Amino acid sequence: MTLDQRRNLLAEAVLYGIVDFGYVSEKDILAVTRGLLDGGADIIQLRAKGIGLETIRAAAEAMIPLCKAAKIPFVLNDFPDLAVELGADGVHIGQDDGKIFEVREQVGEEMLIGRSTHSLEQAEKAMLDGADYIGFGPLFPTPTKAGRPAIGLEEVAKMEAKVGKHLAAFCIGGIKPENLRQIIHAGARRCVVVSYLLTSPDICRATRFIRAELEANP
Ligand code: 3NM
Repeated sequence: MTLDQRRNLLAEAVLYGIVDFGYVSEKDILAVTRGLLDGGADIIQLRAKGIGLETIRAAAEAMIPLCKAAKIPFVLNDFPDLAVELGADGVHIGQDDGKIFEVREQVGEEMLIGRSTHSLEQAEKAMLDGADYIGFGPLFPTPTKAGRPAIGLEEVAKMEAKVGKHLAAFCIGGIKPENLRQIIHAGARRCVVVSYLLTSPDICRATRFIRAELEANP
C-alpha cells in the first residue's frame, strides 16, 4: 500500500479495531481478525502487551495477509523496528514511547504513526508533532486500561474542533452500544472499540453494528 492509499483510508476511517492479546488467545488471532474485517473495521491494530516478540511477530505475520487482501491498514502497537521489518502500514505509540520525530526517523516517511493522547493538550501536541492520527481517551473507565481516569465527554467537542478537523482522531475507552449515541452526540466521529467487540459472541455482527451507528450519525 502506498502512503497516499494509507492516508486516504485513514481519512475515511470511522471504526478502528484492535486485536488485543489481553482478550484474544494466539489460536484465535485469525478468526478474530476476520470477524473485525468482515464486520467493516477500517483499520486493524495488533496490541500485545507483555508478550514475547516472536509471538507478536507470528501473530502479525498471520494478520497482515488478511488485512492486505481486505485493503485495510495494519498497525502494530509499539515496536517500530518490527513494524518496519514486517512491512506494517502503521505503528501506534503511547505517550511514554518516545518522541514522534524519533519514531518517524525509525519507520521512515511511508508509514502511518498513531499516538495515544489523554487530554486536549496532548492531542494538540501530537498533531503539531506530526502524528498521522490520534487516539483520544479514555472517554469512560475501561478494563482494557484499568486505573486510567476518564477524560469525560465535554472534552470531545473541543478536541474535534481543534484537532479532529485536521487529522483522524479516534475516541477510545469503554465505548459500547449503550454509550455510542452519547459519544456521537458529544461530537465524536470516529472511534476505537476493543473489549465490547472482542468479547461479543459474534464479532463480525457486533463490528457491523457499531460501524453502522457511526455512519448513520456523521
Ligand atoms: N487506550 P476498550 S483506552 C487501548 O485512552 C486503550 O489511550 C486507551 O479498550 C487510551 O474499548 C484503551 O475495551 C482501551 O475500553 C480501549
